[in-house]
Amino acid sequence: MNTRHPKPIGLMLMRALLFFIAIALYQCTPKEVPPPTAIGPVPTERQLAWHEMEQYAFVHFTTNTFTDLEWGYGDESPEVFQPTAFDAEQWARIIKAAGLKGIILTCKHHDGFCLWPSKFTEHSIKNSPWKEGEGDVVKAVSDACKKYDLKFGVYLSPWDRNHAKYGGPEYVEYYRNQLREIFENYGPVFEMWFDGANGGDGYYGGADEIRKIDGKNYYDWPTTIQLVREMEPEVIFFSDAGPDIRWCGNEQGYINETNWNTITKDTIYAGKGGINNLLNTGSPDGESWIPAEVDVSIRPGWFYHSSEDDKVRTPQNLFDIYLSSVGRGSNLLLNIPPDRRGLIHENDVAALQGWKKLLDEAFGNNLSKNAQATSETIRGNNKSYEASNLLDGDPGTYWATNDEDTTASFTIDLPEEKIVKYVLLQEYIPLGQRVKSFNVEAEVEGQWKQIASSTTIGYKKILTIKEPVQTSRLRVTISDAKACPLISNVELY
Ligand code: FUL
Repeated sequence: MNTRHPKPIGLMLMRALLFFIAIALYQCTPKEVPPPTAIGPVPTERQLAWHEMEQYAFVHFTTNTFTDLEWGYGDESPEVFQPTAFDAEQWARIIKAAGLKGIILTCKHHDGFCLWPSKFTEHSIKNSPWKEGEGDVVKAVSDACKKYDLKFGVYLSPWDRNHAKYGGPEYVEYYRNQLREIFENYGPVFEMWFDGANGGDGYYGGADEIRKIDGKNYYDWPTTIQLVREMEPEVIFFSDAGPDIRWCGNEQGYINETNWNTITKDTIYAGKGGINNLLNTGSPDGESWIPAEVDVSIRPGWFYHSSEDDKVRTPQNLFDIYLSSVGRGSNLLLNIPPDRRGLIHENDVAALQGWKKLLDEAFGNNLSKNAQATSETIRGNNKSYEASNLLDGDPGTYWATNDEDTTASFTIDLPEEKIVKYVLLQEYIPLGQRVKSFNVEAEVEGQWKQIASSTTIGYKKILTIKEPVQTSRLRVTISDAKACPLISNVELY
């Protein structure tokens, strides 16, 4: 007997319907779209942390402050070092209030005089009358940095015009011993500054002669760097040639508008001539990520000279320097040299306060806070890469296009019309620097009008709109890139 009953037609239809709904839902579910692969060299974790610091202070202070020199010969008596009101906390307070994130101190300049009581030389603070030889400027500055939540960095001149053995192997050992003293006793150190000025005339223990060294090989930098890295794994090394960050090629306070974080190491080394332009731009096809740092002094000299009290940079000039350094994706290392009292001079304090005021006025109110960002070009049409990532304040998210789209635009709609003076853009650099050129348009009376254009973006680019426009819509077009552009942040001011 056949016991099977035909299934009710309604149930079958219901099942078929459910099946089709399931397929439709599956097709609508956003698929994972893999992120683009990195293009070219990428920054290390410690380089990324360094990029985020953006600006910090350089402090040049030593016997030169008292002898009125820029480069001491190495024969100056330690007795000249006698600040009358030294206060590293005053430095830290002023530097912090100016919005700078750390202090790099000249622990030893070319004259060889040590601002800490080094046991390897007599040319040091221990033989100065200040605090009867018991003072320690390096400790005071490192402690003040800790107290005011600033990072501490070290400049230790490789060139030493005092040391009798400079030019020979014994001096290199001496230099390394000093690095051990500093890194073992005064850390943590965020940045180590190896100055490219190397070799020339000097006292050299009384020899009074010219000593030339082979800038490429004399110091055996790889061994020295390894030694320091073992004591301070996260330290960033600055020298003309890196390895972590490079010199910007000038001391006037600017990096090129086209600023690649990448460069090929073989093309640069400390003391090599004729490379300042290359250092100032980097190279798009460079083999290593070695971003540039812009070092510049608030006064004409690196050290304090009373004759320069009326030549301190103006707040506006410092603001312009900010735009041509941080605003072009470099870090700014601003030198503020204390005077013979051991204090930052009143004129410098006023300039720094004025500068901070200008920065706050210009960048205190991000007009894109309640704006909306949209784009027709989105990687895999996937939510993870939408233009809204440009405005979410999260440096870990970014707007991305498909691999083949190296030209694309996004639009920012503001809730109401605003006057826009500055456009700030940031690339998502953990996957490499990509953008080669872009432009910005504003919608004015229903028409798109180009208001700015530039080349690279990198970690950050701040464009000044020469003729600020009133608008509620802006469009940024990436016109050329090494690979699909990844933009993580947009701010408008
Ligand atoms: C240069 C030095 O010769 C200057 O004295 C100063 O320290 C500057 C930051 O670097 O190479």
